Amino acid sequence: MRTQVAIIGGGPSGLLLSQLLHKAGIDSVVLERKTRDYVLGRIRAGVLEQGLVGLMREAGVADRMEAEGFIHDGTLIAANNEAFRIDFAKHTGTHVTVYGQTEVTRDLYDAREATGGSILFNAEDVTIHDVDTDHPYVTYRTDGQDGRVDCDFIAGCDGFHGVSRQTIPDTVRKEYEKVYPFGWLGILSETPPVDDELIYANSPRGFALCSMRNASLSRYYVQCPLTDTPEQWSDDAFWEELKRRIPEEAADKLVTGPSIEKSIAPLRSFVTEPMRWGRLFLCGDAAHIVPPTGAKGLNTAASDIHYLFEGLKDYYLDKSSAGIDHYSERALLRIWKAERFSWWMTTLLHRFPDQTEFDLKMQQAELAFLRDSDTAQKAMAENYVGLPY
Ligand code: RFL
Ligand code: PHB
Repeated sequence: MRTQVAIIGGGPSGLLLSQLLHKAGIDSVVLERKTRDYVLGRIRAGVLEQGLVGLMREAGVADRMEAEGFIHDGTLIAANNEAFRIDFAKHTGTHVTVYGQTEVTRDLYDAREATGGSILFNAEDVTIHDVDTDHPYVTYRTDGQDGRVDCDFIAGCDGFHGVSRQTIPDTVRKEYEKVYPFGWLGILSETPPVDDELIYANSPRGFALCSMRNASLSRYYVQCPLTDTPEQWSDDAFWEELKRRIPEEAADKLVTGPSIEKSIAPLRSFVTEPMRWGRLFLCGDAAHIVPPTGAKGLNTAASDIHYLFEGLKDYYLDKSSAGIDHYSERALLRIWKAERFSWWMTTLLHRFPDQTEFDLKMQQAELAFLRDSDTAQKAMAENYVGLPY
């Protein structure tokens, strides 16, 4: 099989790239290790920056998001049993859209299928060859049959545990990592959200987040030790813990119910440099991870796709390699800013096991500064809604 761009990974990054390329008349093949249902079963991000919303429009897959997504003009930060609001609209003139990653991915799969896109599911042993030459190719196996895709370029969109990043030699690749000493226990429940906006809560018992997917589907998280397992947490125990961590006013109106999903995610900051090696380009979680506190994971994946898509369009439509040549440095410049913001929000809102009394005072002072300073709120709003591409 021959294509222009071989895309490894059929998560949001790979599918978005594939659909955008299709719109521009550039051919691609997506190789996904799992099934469509498996990919759609992962409950992940919920907050979309306007950059990603714009890319969904450009890809021609925005109808459902525009009909069903929720515009959020602000968010609440809670500490010491009170909450203050960061007003995105006032400080940035824009907003974020609440629409689940599952729905984004479903819309992209539907569009790829409707337009005859080539997606190979259950692709095992995907291996990248000769990316340091002008004739790269990918080999794989499906249903016991070996396959090969010859291409001009390879997009490594295969997430943190994929093969693409490992293909770049150790002598070239530099990795930066910070692992946080806690995780997030998250549940999804068919209950109305406790508030119209998200509540990020700093409490002496640890961080909590009240989020949502729609008017009757809520997503809540509490910080937990990494040694905990979801089975250890009954629904009742989860709700009790959440209520203790959010302001009383919110706890009193919280509607509880059975969880329909419960999982624990570890928190990590990670960046690999460079994001290009020869004809291989890394995108999304394959190249970087942020702790979920700033809601930046899917959104940084989207900005990578924007830079790579523009670069590939320059290459195929304008015969210029300037865009792909600058891909890594352009993408990394924005990623490091999102890494900084996610690390800052994580540090501001969580309890760390080794936190000293001085560290706690610093956290309280930082929260008070954010509550009282318009300038600090503007800086937070600017980062939260997403820095420009
Ligand atoms: P994905 O989604 O991991 O997709 C990679 C795909 O590649 C496949 N794959 C392979 N395919 C072929 N061969 C191989 N060898 C392969 N290895 C892997 C995998 O099966 C998979 O389908 O990466 P992608 O596309 O880069 O997308 C990144 C996002 O999924 C991720 O950044 C976000 O979910 C992070 N995230 C959030 N991001 C936000 O922007 N806003 C949020 O509110 C937000 N909340 C979250 C989150 C992530 C969370 N978890 C569980 C990590 C909340 C949570 C709890
Ligand atoms: C979510 O709804 O899953 C969510 C929202 C905001 C975050 C992280 C996760 O910062």
